[in-house]
Amino acid sequence: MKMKPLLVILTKGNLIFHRFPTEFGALTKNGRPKVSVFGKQIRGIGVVHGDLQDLPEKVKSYVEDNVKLCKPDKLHICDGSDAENQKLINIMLEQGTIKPLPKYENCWLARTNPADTARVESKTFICTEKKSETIPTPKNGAVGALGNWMSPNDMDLVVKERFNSCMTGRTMYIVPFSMGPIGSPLSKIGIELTDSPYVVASMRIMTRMGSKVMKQVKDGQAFVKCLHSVGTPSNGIVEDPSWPCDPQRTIILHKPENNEIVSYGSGYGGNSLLGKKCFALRIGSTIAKKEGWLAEHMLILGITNPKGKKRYIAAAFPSACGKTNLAMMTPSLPGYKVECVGDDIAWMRFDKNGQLRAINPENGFFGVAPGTSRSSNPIAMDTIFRNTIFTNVASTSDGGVYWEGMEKEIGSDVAITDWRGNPWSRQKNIPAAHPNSRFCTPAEQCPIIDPAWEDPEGVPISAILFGGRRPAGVPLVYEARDWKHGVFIGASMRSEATAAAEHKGKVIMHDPFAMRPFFGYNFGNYLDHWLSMENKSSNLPKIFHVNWFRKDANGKFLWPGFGENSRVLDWILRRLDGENIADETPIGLIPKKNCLNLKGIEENVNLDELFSLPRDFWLQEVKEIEKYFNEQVGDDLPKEISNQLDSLRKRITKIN
Ligand code: GTP
Ligand code: SPV
Ligand code: MN
Repeated sequence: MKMKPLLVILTKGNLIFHRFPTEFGALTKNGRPKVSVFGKQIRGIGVVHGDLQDLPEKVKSYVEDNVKLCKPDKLHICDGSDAENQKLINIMLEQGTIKPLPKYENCWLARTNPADTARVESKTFICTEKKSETIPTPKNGAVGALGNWMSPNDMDLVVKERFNSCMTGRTMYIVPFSMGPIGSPLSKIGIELTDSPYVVASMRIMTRMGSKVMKQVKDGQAFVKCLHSVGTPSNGIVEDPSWPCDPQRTIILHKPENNEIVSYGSGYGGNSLLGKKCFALRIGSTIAKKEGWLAEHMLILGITNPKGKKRYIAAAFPSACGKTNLAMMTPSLPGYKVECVGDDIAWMRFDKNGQLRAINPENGFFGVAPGTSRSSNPIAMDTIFRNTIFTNVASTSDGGVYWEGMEKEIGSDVAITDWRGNPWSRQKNIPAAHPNSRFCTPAEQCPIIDPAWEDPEGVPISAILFGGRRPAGVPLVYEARDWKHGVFIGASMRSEATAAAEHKGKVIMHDPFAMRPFFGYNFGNYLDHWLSMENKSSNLPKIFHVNWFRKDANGKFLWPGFGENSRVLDWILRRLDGENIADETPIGLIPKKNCLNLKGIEENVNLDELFSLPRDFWLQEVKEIEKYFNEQVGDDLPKEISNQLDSLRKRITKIN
């Protein structure tokens, strides 16, 4: 039965609730609306948690506008408390959104609608007056592949069409959150309005969420407006009430001019936890451009060498290409220690001494589950079995989880249910867990979380790594000749498509700076911004490119990866110390013979193949990059970047 709307009367600070059957615009006295939520005439509404009176004015009017639009039945102002979280869990249990995982402590399994399992890049837009503010103008008839643009007018139409009454029968949660430690000069605030308790519970893990943040808004801090609804299909039929969504009409919109995000139709990850890709990267990059800093798709790790010297490294790899794994790495090289600051996003700026400093704006890890195991990432395994929401992994008959890579970690007697809820056996030719299934877990639980991970000033960055999945031609590691060359390397990044978005197959895609799906503004201008950083410091971080994913003729990885990647970090740190252990090649500097420390490595590594630079491959690579820059970036490509390409081409032709 649907409840009649509740009427809220504000009298001297006390909320009084009445059942009231109609819209109550008619109830006026002396021509002024007497009865309302915030003083304007809107439908009666029940406040089930929190006190509307306490909301800062700006939040009030944002909420009010969207209550009018979305017409929720109830309002819940989130405080971030344990009691509140318990309420949300009970609601999700009741709705069938999650089920308990009794094998672990406070862990839950969510299964999404199978049509809602990843980010949808084709339905993600940046809304600006001029298209050229959002994406470079493609040339030669090419279709722009550096983001999608929509006009603010069309955005308004989309919002009206999708959001009108979209929360009827639901609760609107008001979620105040901070990206970055509360109070850090580098942090920013958001308010997400959502009708998904799963989103609220996940935001509580992924961000600093609750009353403390609302207090900051009250004290005058600006906030990014984030409106989210899982939606309802236009025929009004919710296929599966445990995971409502509207995949047909899913759309994710950003309006940098107003610091505003609007997301409709999906409950999944980067589509719905709006602090992450939408705020920290897309809107974040536009704020960063204005304010002179960098918002990047990068992990941050601290690494201490055997002599006890500690440095911090940031690394940009595309989605599902190894950031979480590197950020939590257990080094195989004796004497090294890695500590984790963040696994996905870095906000970085040069301080007054010219030192680049980074914070992790997030508070948790939303990590790829498949492939995570005791042998590949023991630190993640020690992190994720408490206080975690798993999404789209398989479950076991003893109340645990399972995914590809955990074969050795479950008893042979347990039965497995796949991510869709069907019985699964190893003989089946389909994966038990969705390839983009995830764990959502608090960062502070990570046993190697860096002592400075919440330092309001951020940690000093000594090196920046770019990398991707390159099965052929690209060596394990090479060093940029200088900053400009490093920016060119970032701009030229390519990688095999993964399950993190809707792309099919393993095609090699251009993914500059691992930011292709996340640029908040024109990539040409983004490159100018990166190039301009050179003037901010005489102590620039060194830039490197790494590739853990090169394969031999039989399709086998040439490099064991994971903890063995410490050998590459060792070479990088020694380069930072100025050691003479690098040889010039046409593409950059690579380790001199016998200078990559392979002592004690178990696998046979074919170094010649791992570092070979096939002439034909690189000629083709230069052609691809040139075509991409011409067609996709066109007139917005900084001259410096095309100069870099010309120099590379000249050097490549010298390969024999
Ligand atoms: P997002 O969260 O989507 O941004 O992904 P990510 O960049 O954090 O990737 P993650 O570390 O979760 O790794 C994705 C997949 O790559 C997992 O299945 C890992 O097991 C695998 N992987 C990570 N590092 C390595 C490596 O060094 N070698 C190989 N062969 N696979 C790796
Ligand atoms: C990515 O795809 O890069 C992720 C996961 O980190 S999501 O939050 O879905 O964007
Ligand atoms: Mn990511």
